[in-house]
Amino acid sequence: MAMITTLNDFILDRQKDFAYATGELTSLLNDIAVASKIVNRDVNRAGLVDILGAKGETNVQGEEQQKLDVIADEAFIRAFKTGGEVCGIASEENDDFVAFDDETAMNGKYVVLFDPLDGSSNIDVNVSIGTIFSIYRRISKPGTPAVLEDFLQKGADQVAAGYVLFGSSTMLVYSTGNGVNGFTLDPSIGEFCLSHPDIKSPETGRIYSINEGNLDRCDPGLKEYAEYCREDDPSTGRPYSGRYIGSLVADFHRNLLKGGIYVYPTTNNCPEGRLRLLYECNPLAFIAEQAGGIATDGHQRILDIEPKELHERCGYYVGSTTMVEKAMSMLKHKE
Ligand code: AHM
Ligand code: MG
Repeated sequence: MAMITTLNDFILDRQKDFAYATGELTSLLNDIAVASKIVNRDVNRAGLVDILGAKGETNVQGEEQQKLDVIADEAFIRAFKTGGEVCGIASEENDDFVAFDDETAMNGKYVVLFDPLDGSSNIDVNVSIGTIFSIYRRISKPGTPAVLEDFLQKGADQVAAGYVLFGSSTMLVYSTGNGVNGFTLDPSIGEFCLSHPDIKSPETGRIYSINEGNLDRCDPGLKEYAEYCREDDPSTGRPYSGRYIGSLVADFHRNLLKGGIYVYPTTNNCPEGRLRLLYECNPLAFIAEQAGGIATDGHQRILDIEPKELHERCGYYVGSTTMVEKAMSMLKHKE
């Protein structure tokens, strides 16, 4: 019988790769795994909301119902708060960062930025959704409360990043800067098990993922790139397949494994782009690069952008290197 490696075993085994490791990052990753299982349970019950009561209503047990993204946000914050390795968090659900004020947490070395439930508009129609997380070492002195600068670090400084995909099965994919590994939740034993060791993304692919409804609102070069993707040229594998779930984690994950490009450009009506640099673009850019792909805002490497504010947005081109480079070469707005 094949040996099963659980996420727990794997993280412990990898701890020795970090010269500075004191076990805190290990515990933090375990906290994320536990919170993910809690969110997984709630996501799986999402369709029962009409029976159990919608947001603002009280269910049959007399409990007030909450939106799933708020439930996920709280589950992760609780895990980080009690874990003691994190001095503060910032998430898409909160206007400002949260600095934890108890003594153990204030001594925590890390900050976490996350999108608790990305693609949450897809929940009602039973489409895949995901959690995205990004971990940095704090800049401020341990023992003091976290400050804004701890959160405004460039993506290249991430210590670890990853995502949880709530799809036909639930997966946790992460990197600590030493390759990318994927774990699938076995619901019968409640453990994430190593299913996708050392993920390498194909250098090129045949999938392009973009909301084509936006093409008249963005750089005309991108419209030309979409036309290029649809052209019939079997020698280059075209036409490519258009695949757009509208759920970033799911679109990203598919392209990571199969090869492809995902684009969310800046548009006339969203001149800064739609996706958030700190909660979405940076962590997935870290994973993409670790798997051999690239991520840019159309002009520069995502991981080199110096963030100016927590909820900053940017254009996003991520995936197989040759495809992202081709799309960028066709853009007209070179500024
Ligand atoms: P959200 O963080 O509010 O869920 O928005 C992010 C989502 C991504 O998952 C997805 O790729 C994108 O928004 C879809 O946007 P659109 O519907 O404009 O194509
Ligand atoms: Mg989001």
